[in-house]
Amino acid sequence: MTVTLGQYLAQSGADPSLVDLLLALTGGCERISAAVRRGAAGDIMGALESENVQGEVQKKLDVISNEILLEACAPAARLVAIGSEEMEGIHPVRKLGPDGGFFLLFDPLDGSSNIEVNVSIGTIFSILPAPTSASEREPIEADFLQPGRNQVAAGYVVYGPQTTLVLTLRAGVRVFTLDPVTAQWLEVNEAAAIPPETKEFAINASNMRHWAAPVRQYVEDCLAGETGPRGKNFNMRWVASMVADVHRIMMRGGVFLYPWDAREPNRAGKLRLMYEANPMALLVEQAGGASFDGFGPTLDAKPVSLHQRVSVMLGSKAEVDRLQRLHADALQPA
Ligand code: P6P
Repeated sequence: MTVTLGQYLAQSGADPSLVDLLLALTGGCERISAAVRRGAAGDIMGALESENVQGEVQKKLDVISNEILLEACAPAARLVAIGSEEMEGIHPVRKLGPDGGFFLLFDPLDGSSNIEVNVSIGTIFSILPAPTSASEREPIEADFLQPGRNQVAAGYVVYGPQTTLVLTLRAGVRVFTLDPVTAQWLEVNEAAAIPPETKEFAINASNMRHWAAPVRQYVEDCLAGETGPRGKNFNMRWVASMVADVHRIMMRGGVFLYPWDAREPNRAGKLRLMYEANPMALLVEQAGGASFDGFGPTLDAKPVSLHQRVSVMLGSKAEVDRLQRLHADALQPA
C-alpha cells in the first residue's frame, strides 16, 4: 500500500513539531505548484521592478512563492525564524526560549530564470535547530550560522512534469510525488541511492576559461572520453536549474559542479551555502554521495553570513573524491 507523506512522517519518530513544520511547508509547496502550473494563464509571470538581496531581478513568482511559504509556515508551533533568498534579513516568527525550536531556510523558487521557458524549477529548504535560551530573546542572524552538518531535515520540491518532494530527516532519502487528483504526497521511491560511479556531469561549460585548474582538468578528462584518462565516454547535462540537475543525480547518479571561477575572483561561487548547497549536500550524503566546496565537505563549512556563496561540487562519490584529489594535488609544491 502506497505510503503518504503524512503516514511516513507520523511513523518516522521525528519531533512532532518538526512534522508540523514539514506538513506546513509542503502545504505551501502545493500552492506554489498550482501557481507555477497556471503560469501565464494567471497574472504571475514576468519580472518586477525590484531586485532581491542578491541583486537579481525578482520574478513575480519568486515573491509570490516567498509570501506563500511565510504564510504557510508561520503557524508551525516551534518555528522561531525564517531565512530566505528573497529576504535580506531573517524573518522572526517567535522568540527564542528554553524549549528551542527550529530555523527554516529556503530558496522559495530556485531556477526562476527558467519560468518563462517552461523548464522545471523548485523550492529548496533546510531546517536547523534553534538554540535554547534561558531567557526569551529575539533570534538574530548569527543564530542561523551553523554548519550544514547540524541540519535536522532538508529537501526540495521540483515543479516539473510531476511535482516531486525529495526529503531527508537524516535517516536516508525519501521521494514523494504530489497526486494532482487526491492532493496527496505519495511515496514513489523507498530510498534514493546515488550510484558511486557515473558517466554524466553537469556544469555550465561556457565558463571553462574562467575555472581553476583542478576543475578544468576534471572536465577535460571527462571530455577526452574512452581514449583519455577516464577510459569511458561521458555525457554532459546542464538545465541551469539546480533542483532539476540535482534531481537527475538523485535519481540516476552524476556530478553537478558550480565551482569558483575567475569572473568574480573574490566570490567563492554562485550558489548560496545556507539554503542551496547545504540542503542539497545533506540529501546527497544521505543517498550515499558526497559534496565538496573546494576545501572540504560542504556540510563542514562554517557559515559567516546568511547569504554567503560557495563553490559546489556534488553527486556520485567516486567523482567527488576525484575532484577532491585534483584540488589536493594542485596544492602540492611543484
Ligand atoms: P547559470 C539558477 O539561477 C541558479 O541559481 C541555479 O539553480 C542554477 O544551477 C544556476 O543558477 C545556473 O547558473 O550561470 O548557468 O545561469
